[in-house]
Amino acid sequence: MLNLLTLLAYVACIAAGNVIGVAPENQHLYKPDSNGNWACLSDPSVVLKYDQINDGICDCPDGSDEPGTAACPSTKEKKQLFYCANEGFFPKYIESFKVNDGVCDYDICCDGSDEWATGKCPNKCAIVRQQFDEFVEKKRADIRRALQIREEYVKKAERAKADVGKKLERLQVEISDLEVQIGEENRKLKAAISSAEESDSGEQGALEEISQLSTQLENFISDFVASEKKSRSTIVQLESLLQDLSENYNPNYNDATVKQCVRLFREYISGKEEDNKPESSFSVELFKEKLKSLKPHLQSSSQNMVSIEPSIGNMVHHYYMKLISTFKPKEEQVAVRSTTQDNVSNKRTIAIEEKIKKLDKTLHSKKSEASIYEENLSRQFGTDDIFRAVEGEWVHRKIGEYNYKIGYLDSIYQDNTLVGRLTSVKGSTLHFEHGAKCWNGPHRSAFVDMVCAPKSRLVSVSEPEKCQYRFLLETPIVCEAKSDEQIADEFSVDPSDL
Ligand code: MAN
Repeated sequence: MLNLLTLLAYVACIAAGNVIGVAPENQHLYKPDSNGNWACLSDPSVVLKYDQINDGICDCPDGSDEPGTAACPSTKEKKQLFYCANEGFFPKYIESFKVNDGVCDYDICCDGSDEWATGKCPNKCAIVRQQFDEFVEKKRADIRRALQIREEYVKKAERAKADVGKKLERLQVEISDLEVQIGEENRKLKAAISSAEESDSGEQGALEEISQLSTQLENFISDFVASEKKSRSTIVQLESLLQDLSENYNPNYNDATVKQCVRLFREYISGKEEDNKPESSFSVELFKEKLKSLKPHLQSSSQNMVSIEPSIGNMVHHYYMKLISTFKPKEEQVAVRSTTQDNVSNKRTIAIEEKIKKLDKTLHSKKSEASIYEENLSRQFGTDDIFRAVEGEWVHRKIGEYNYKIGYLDSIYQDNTLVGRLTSVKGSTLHFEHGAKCWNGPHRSAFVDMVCAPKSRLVSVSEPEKCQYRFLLETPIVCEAKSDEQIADEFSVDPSDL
């Protein structure tokens, strides 16, 4: 019955003047001339009887006389093709060697016309059409959904990029604050150093002045002691002369001046203090010694000499007191103040330096963090920066005996074994390398082929070569709009439904 229907179709085709296996637009090439002859298409010198077309014998060198049979084999240069009309679906071409071979090639010829002579294959174009329509409808809906999800991922990627931008902006503000702070601390440090220098030079001046005074005092004491010695000996001499006069004058001479002189001398002697009065605790020699020993500690200076006109009696006391009241306390004060100032200014300087060091360290780390963000912002993370949306996202699935874990922009693990780290992205394939070394083999590595789907899902894994893996990953990030032609190209007939 089927055979008969197919044969009837063949007969109808011939009756309509059509040549089987030839597309309608090429039928005009298969018309006989007025003598009932026909010439091979690529070699018109070869002329055949019109009924030699599709007679099962290959006569033309280009095989053009057998478009509806498997008589002419394909060559490297030219494939022999048979046209299936597929009424109600899309016309297609099938390779001629499949014509009348007893196999229904419904994925190409849903109308079964490739088996026109055997009559084995009834027309299934209505069912195939239905499969196709359902496939297209589902595919379109899937793509629409996937594109919506992808759009969300694009927005997520934009937000991720904006976050990096904000982090960078914040860091830049922190960096410029730190730079201002460091500048301020450097100014403070400079000021602390110069004030320490000024204080040093003030002390220096005071010490020089004291040194000059001590030199003057030492000279004065020496002169004073010598002059006092001389005065004492003069007094002793005068006293001895007057003593002699008072003992040996002639009281019988009524010389009033002599008598007055002797009387006053005796009064002087009787009122004079004993020579052996208690020793003063003050020793001029000791005082001079002390001055000498102090001198090396003071800076001598011959300039700015202070001119002093001392009165003999109080000079020692005056200078002693001056030294005690000014020099000695000053020495202590200066020493104490200097040490305190030294300590304070040193501590201050060190504290500022420490602070600058800390600030510099923070600045350095902030700058390197900022450079990472800058580099990140300058990078393109796939079309529409889409990979930014899955940064940090992991897809898990147990396949066979292992738990696999894929981190999009990171790495892949097989249980705890590192399969590789992402090294490159080409189109929709990720390459991971430098994984754990395989026993007696290479370091593990993998390719991940991504296909569009509304959700991330690890579909399969294979190990084409030892420790070199191939993963199939469904993900919305590779989804893109498709034309109806592209969708139609993806269709394949489901033979179980025919
Ligand atoms: C483990 C797994 C396998 C791999 C062998 C190689 O068992 O990583 O995938 O083939 O090691 O020794």
